[in-house]
Amino acid sequence: MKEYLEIIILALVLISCTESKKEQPNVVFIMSDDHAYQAISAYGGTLNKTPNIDRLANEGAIFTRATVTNSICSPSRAVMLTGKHSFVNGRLANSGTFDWGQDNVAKQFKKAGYQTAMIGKIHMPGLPQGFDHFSVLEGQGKYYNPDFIQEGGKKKRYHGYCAHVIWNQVKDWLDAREEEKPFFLMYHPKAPHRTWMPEPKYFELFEDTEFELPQTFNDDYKNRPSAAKQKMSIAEDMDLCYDLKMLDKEGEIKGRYRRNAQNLYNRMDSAQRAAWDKHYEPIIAEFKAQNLKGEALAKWKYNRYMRDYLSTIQSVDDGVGKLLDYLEANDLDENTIVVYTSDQGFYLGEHGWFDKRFMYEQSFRTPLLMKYPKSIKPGTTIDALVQNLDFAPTFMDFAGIDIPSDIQGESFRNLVSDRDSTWRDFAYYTFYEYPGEHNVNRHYGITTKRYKLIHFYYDEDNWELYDLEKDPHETNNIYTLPEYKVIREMMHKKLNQVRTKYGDNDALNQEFLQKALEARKARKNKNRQAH
Ligand code: SGN
Ligand code: CA
Repeated sequence: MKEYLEIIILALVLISCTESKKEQPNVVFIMSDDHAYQAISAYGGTLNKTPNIDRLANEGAIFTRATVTNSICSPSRAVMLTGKHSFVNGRLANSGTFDWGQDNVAKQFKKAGYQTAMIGKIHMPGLPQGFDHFSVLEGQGKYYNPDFIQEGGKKKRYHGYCAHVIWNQVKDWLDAREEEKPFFLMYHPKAPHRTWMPEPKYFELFEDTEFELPQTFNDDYKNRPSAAKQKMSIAEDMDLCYDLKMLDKEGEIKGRYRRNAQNLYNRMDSAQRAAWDKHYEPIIAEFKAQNLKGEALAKWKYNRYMRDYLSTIQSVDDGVGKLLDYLEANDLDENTIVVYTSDQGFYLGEHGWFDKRFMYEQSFRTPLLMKYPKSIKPGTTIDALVQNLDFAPTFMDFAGIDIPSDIQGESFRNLVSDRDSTWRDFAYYTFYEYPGEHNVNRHYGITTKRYKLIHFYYDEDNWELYDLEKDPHETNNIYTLPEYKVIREMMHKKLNQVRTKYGDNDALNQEFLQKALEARKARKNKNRQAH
């Protein structure tokens, strides 16, 4: 009798294990590169239409105040992978090393019996760890005929446009996976990163649209010296040949990055070049004939930038549509969490800029949409201050994986399912890539739903305070105003508490600075020796 009982108990345990395995959701994490929330129609903007990304909002949740902890590519990706701030995971800037040996979200899923894959851009040195399969763009990746790094570090070139090449690999992996196991898939489009090279299908899409300049396009940066010294102005820093495709065959249009533009063009095959020329040559001819200067030139640049940038997003949106259709067609849509986000936001002419890096809203925030029919009601809007820091623990929570205690992010599972009202009321930010491209100084800061306090340091010591309710465009730095004394003190106190909580401080920043200076010196010496 006892033996029978044991067998029955064992059978029940086995059944419940397979049942709970079956219940474990699949996760598809789609993260594009530099996609501004302003360029997603579900966020209410009118610049473009993103019907497929919008499906995630209609069928699930849209986050209106999602932010990154460090608005630059590789560091943001490291935060997303580890659930730890940059000063803990060690990836401060796009340059330097990354320790793939540390724990990451894919390793946790793999350990829990998932099939794991990463396909697309990751922008990290070294070979990804934690994935059964990876095929990642070399460095930033190319729009046309991109190279991928695959298992064992092998490089493989794929012919075609990046969005298609990446989707085709995603589909092949999904087709070939073991059906009885759940999967964790990171699908990382390259677009809409600089230099915004569209696919021919969308060349004409925005050609008849005249885009209105954003309200702050001609910002004077009053009381914001750190903002004033950046080099990411559309009018001043955007290169005609490289960024705006005015690479005339006659070589008359000058640009600092003309050679880089030529290299991108040379990479295309003859059919790709023919289609490219057919579209851009008449635009180049018209541009030359107009001989624009000053404000008219700035406006023209903005419009060209927007047309190309938005066109590349259409291809990303198509990829999201293909993925959602695939899940439906294969009966996977009910049990799969689909997330769409970007590695950070981007300026679309606000403050006169392109690029990111600053803790101001457009680059601090990032799009975040999430669908999971089993626990997220269609049409949910979440305005809590979630961050990319929280992605890893959230996915683990949904999958029933124990969240390691050293993870700094928090699971927002309850926030999307039951509307947890105890979510933290702040978000913390750090940025280190300075001196560097676009000249945005090192800074850190804290935001609440209403106020934002930022400290720029290194070769400056500038504090900024914004009242986001009264000043959503962040053009009025109220840090020194006497009427904001109480708020200023309250925010400083909060900042100190938060830095202590996460383990960040000035001494650590000094240490990082020292290391950066030493690395720079070593690089210089190496270069000198090489010459
Ligand atoms: C490149 C771009 C920059 C961009 C950084 C970081 N220049 O260096 O404009 O800020 O990447 O972008 S480019 O001439 O190479 O296009 S990130 O998304 O990788 O962080
Ligand atoms: Ca990026």
